[in-house]
Amino acid sequence: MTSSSTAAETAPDTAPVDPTTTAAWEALDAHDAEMTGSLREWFAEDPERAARFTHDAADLHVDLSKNLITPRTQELLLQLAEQVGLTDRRDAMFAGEHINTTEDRAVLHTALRRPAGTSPALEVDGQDVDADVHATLEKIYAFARQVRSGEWTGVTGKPIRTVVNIGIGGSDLGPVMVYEALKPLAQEGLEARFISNIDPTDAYETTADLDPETTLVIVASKTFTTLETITNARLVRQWLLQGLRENAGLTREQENEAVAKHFVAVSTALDKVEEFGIDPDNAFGFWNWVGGRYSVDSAIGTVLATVLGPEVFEELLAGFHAMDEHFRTAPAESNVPLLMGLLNIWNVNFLEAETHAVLPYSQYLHRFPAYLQQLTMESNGKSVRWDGSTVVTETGEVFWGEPGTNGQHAFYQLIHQGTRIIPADFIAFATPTRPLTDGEQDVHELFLANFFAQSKALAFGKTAEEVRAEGTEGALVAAREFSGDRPSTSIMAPALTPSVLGQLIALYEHITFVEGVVWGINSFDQWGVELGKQLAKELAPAVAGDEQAIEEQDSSTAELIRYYRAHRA
Ligand code: G6Q
Repeated sequence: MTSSSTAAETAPDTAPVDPTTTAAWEALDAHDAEMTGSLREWFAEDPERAARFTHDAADLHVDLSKNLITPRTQELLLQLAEQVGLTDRRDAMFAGEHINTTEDRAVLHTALRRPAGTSPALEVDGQDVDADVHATLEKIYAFARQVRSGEWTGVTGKPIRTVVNIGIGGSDLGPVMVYEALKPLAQEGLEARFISNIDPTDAYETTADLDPETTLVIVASKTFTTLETITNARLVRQWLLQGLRENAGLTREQENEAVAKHFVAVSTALDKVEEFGIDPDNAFGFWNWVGGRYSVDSAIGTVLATVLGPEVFEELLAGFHAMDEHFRTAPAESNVPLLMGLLNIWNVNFLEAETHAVLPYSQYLHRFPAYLQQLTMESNGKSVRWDGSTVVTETGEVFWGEPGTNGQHAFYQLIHQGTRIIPADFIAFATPTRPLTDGEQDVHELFLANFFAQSKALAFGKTAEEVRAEGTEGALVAAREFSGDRPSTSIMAPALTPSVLGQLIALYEHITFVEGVVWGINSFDQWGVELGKQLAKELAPAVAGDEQAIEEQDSSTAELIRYYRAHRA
């Protein structure tokens, strides 16, 4: 496909291909049944194995060779991709077709990072997408520069020191993760904080030591109706106004001005922003073709552009775009998101893996697994396909993880010696953000030695003979044996730069997409979160003590609410 096009106005009505009816699926089944050998053997037989299965995508260097695959597995998986029409679906996404069928929307997070001036311009459903994206970015950057230079002050004239982002789910996890990853790039004297949970302790703890005079709040909500976010925004508005009254003598008449100087919003619903009391001039918009969990590179990233700076945000977007281009144009045999997505299909649907660990060897990426949990599980945790029919295979593996080496001292035991197969992605960077030595020892090298050791141990294990050779005898031998053949992928990059982070995020976005297409599901809706939200609203009277409302509940819920009412101090 070309880099842009005018999209069809309607949802593509093609039914998903049932992957299990394809010739490739049948061949994969047979291949799985006949597969012999082990990673030890495959590496010994094929000196080219590492090179064969290692690919570069932008700045990412990705080694798939320690997975339970042979060249034949990859060949069949690529045939599967072809037979389910993956390329057409990918092109439909980039072109702005309404592949989000249940919401009849385009899926255009990739348009958020198209460089200015890309030709031809992307026009979708009558909207000049490129022009709107770049006009919004310019508005965000102008605001960010004002805050960073001190030109934008609080109502008492002091410059801003803390930017508090209030949002939840997609309006929180991305900004928190990126901020934590790139924190060393924050402007000196300017920090970001995040409030997401409706547990009032979150707002309390986050604001407890802040000075309202130097605090700016970004209320980030695509819909501007999310209970948690709007409640937290009200709590913080109350905290801010009270603090300004007590510390700076703010009068009632100055309250609107204070809100205007200390609150901005990010939303697709500018009318609701105004109702809340935020000046729509101080609001940054985005569009319904950006899903919440795909929105960190939209105006939802305003907190990042402000605290880390417009240049850092631009570099992050460039990284996303580099991976988009790779996914869009690289040949299938070396297309990393495609291969990693298909590998997940192999692990889930043929090797029966149920979970997938993500193990960054970078403390700065400590929120990356949490971010990926939403991206992958909200996207692919579905039981129906995009035409409403029931899925025909298992879908959506459970993603989880922690940074190494902490995880090594906690749950790696189960990955090494448990009964379950847990594919793992190891992520590491050649150059550390903070190089430190302990005497003569480069601590980053110690850290990376662990990174290299873990995937090696998982792949090749330790045989009984090797255990005995170390002097162990009898029953202890079995306990100290490692089976090996535990699949992992190693992702390396020169350093954790904004661009590399953008590439990593986009990589997982596209992996998620690939899996969704094979399973035939719409990875871009999230109806599963609705029922809980609806019930929470309905339960409010019972929680507040309405006896009749309590009696209408099932006995378990009623008893739990009674317990709450009896014990609430
Ligand atoms: C993400 C989901 C969800 C959403 C939050 C916040 O894809 O849609 O996590 O981001 O529910 O929604 P608002 O941004 O509308 O407040």
